[in-house]
Amino acid sequence: MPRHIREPLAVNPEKRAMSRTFFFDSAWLPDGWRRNVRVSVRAGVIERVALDAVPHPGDERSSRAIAGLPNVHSHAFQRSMAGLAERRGPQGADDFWSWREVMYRFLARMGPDDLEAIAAYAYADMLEAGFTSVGEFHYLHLSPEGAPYGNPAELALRHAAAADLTGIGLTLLPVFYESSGFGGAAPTPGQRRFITDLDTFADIVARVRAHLGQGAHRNTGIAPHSLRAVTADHLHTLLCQNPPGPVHIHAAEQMKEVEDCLAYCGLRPVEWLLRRTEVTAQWCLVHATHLTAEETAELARSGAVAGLCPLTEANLGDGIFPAAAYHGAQGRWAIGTDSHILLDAAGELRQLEYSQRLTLRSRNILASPGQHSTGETLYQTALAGGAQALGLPVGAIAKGCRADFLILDAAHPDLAGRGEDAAVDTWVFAAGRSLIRDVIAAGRTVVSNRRHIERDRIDAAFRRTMTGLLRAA
Ligand code: NGQ
Ligand code: ZN
Repeated sequence: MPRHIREPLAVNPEKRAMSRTFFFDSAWLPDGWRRNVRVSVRAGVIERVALDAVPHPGDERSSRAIAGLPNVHSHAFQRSMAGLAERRGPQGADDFWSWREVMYRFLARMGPDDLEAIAAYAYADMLEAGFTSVGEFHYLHLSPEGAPYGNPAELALRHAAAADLTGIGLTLLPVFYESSGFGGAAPTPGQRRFITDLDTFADIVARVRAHLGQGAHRNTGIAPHSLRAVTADHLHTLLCQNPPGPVHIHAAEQMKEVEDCLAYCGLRPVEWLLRRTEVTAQWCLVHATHLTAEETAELARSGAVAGLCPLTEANLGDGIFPAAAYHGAQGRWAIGTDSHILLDAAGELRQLEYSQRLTLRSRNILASPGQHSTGETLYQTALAGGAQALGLPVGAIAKGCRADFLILDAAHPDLAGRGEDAAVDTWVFAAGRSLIRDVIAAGRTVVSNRRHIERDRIDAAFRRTMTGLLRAA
């Protein structure tokens, strides 16, 4: 039992079974804004959506609602070092790889309670920021000494506990990690906590799957870390063993990875994946930053999701994803917050659009011509891609979906005099997360007036953990 109280209020089965009916003066549905929308929720799932309805007594009424955004790529523990790697190192040549060394030193001391406290803190912040489900790309399997825990899925399950406490939907993606570079190079000491063999990995996945079950709220997938960290043989074994479900992999985030891959096998990482495996709609290629025009078109055709993490990619100096070409080819994409340098669903979408504006020196690039606002197009695409990548019924206010709503603050001055047509653009480009007043996750109000309902105890546990970790540093 962790040292802070474990009482997962948010998924308490009795409360899940609770029925609630919401009445929204306007709600953003898959086909756009609709007025007078009455949404009945049972067991955390939307049972009915009535349009042009009238409110009934007992309905919970709010002005404007949009669907919560899925977050497809998280390493929750990295939230604890946000803002602590922003100084130039002694060599004066900071990059992704030197950041990674800092990150390895940081994670070296974290125990299970620390991890759970940090994950709960990250997930509460995600909910306040507009994310109502998360794909946890989890690779910390071993103890600080590099030994297995009694339950090899111990640390994975701490993320499930944090999801329970906060109410966020969870697709847990245990990571297979075996090498430090292409061709099975031995892992470095900093990577010792990540390493498993195939049997232990299968055991972790089976335990996670048994614990989470399947439904509208939780799912299990697999994550071969990257082509740097998994050999081709073992990647194929994993894919053969895996029952249908999400497959997430980091690919082509850094030019060094592309160059090393070319040197090793004559193909680029995404090219290799497209040629040597069957990349399908169950896949999420995380980052996929450095693509040729052919890779861009082929990835779009595959139906896989590109898991873009615009704020982290900017923070790490990764490069710019060819979003205009990919989006133009109907490529599917979703948003991940990866290192959680800053949690803001609107901010991620804005950063993605702005990266294109800055490179192409143009405006409103990821908008559908003549149809939607840029913010709405960005948001709709990220909702659909996010649901696909997590394999959860999320990302829409629609029957059968998890009841995940963001209630916008109708009294916010940034919305004064504006109709609902301007609401998403105002959120994405102008107001950011201050526009989200309440968040409903699986039918429960988990953020009320911008604050997670468990903030106090989550913050207290996080403070204890951080004070301990930084004192030991
Ligand atoms: C990760 N993060 O797995 O946390 C990685 C760094 C690596 C990002 N790629 C480690 N942003 O890729 O080797
Ligand atoms: Zn990552």
